Amino acid sequence: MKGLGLIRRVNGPFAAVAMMAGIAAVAGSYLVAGSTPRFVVAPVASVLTTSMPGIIVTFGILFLGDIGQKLNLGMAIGLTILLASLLVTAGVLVGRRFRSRAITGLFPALFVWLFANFLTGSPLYALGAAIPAAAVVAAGRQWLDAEDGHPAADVDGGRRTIVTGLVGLLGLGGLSYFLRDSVASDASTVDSEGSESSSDSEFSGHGDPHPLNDDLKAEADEMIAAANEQSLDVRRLEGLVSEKFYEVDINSVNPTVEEGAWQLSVTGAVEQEVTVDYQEIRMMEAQHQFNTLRCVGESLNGRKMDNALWTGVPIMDVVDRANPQGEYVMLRADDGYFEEFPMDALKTGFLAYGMNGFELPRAHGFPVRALIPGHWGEINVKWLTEIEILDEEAKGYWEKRGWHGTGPVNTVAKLHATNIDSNNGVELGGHAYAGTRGIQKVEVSIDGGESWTEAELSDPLPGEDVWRMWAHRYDHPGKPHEVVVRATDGTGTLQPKDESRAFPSGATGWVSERIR
Ligand SMILES: Nc1nc2c(c(=O)[nH]1)N[C@H]1C(S)=C(S)[C@@H](COP(=O)(O)O)O[C@H]1N2
Ligand SMILES: [Mo]
Repeated sequence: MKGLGLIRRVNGPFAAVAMMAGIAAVAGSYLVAGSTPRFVVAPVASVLTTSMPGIIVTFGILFLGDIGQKLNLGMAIGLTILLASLLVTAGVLVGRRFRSRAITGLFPALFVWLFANFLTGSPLYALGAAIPAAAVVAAGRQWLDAEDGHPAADVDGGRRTIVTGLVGLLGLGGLSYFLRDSVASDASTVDSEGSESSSDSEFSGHGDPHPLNDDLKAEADEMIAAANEQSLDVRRLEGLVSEKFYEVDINSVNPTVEEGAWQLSVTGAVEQEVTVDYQEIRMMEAQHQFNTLRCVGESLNGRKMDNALWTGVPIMDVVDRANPQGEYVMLRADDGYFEEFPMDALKTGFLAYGMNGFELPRAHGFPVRALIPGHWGEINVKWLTEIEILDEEAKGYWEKRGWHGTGPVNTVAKLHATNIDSNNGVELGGHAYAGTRGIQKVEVSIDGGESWTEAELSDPLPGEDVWRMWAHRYDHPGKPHEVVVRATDGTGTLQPKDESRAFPSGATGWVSERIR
């Protein structure tokens, strides 16, 4: 059979060239698109994430943390390269029937372009994958042209082919890098029709968010300055406003949502559906509030707890227009994420478009995210697109995977600074958080929990759901000793001593550390 004969021609060197073309396609796509949904791997990674069985995702989060996401991304890259290589192979085999070299090169490029276009929905960006793949095919033609399963060239020629291929790959990488700039400016002209382009900066690599307008920026700066003033001065401890805010989400590549195309709908058990766009939200009277977030998946003394000043509007100013009738609500997002919780919690919710005086960074949910006071981080849905009112309870993304992360949060006092100076003075410090219950006091023991002393506490920041800082200084007793920290929340309830790990309802216990 003729078809079988063709397939038999896919020998080792052929496969190597096809594989290189696949790598070139993925690399080229990355060069033009960067870490955006127009990178061919992004949709593949997101399919992997959403189709992965819950138990694997849970395992990944529990034991691998961020590495789980990197593994996922690695798998997606491998899979995309494989698919692209197969399409190159198919392209060469189809093109060969035309017995013309030009056409041989055309089909692999066409197939890869169609593939990239299908994945990213962008004909222009798909060129970033197709052109480098075509270049590798052209450079490796000798090997692909082989008859009867043998390469047309000798071994040296083969090596030369591989070297040419690599050089070509690099050259085209460089070319697509230049291409990226022109493509990026192209894209921003297109974007500015509907909106100011915020993705613009991301294509050129630096994702600095834009400041809010002058008035809002000034108000925010003033509040942040006051908060910094209020922060306890402990060496190697962040203040009350986090400098680097943690980031947790299900995406290997975050969604790019255009503010001009963004809409938020209130649906489900409502009298009438309501939809607002970004302009409307920005026209409403802005408020600023501090709000601390903590991820249910972090360890007891982990670092996935941070505080920022958020700018936006009360969520009910939008939701009330729909006249909601249900007891529960499901928030849905552009990345396919969804979380459910009681309607009561929504009443104090906030729609944030600003963070520390700037528009939300893409990683934190641009253009608009939800903030739901007192609840675990996972409920604070980023890239928010839909508020669905429900009559009955339903499970959120993480609850389907075994977590109980709706909240309210557990009380915690962290120990993130232990400084010993040359005079044997010890300085301890950290942040304490109990959601909307607030923090009443933090106590420190330096004898393993036998006796307790009240720590210094920062004045509360304006806001219903904000952490406080604590500090404690004492003279080193001259022998190793065990420091233990515990908080009491605003209702007078002591942080539970019983230890449990993060899965499924958040870590509990008292943080302790041995000091020598
Ligand atoms: N759309 C969307 N929103 C999301 C998530 C997500 O994966 N997708 N992750 C949640 C989780 S688990 C946490 S802890 C917080 C973290 O917010 P941050 O990344 O701004 O710190 O976002 C929540 N909102
Ligand atoms: Mo989280």
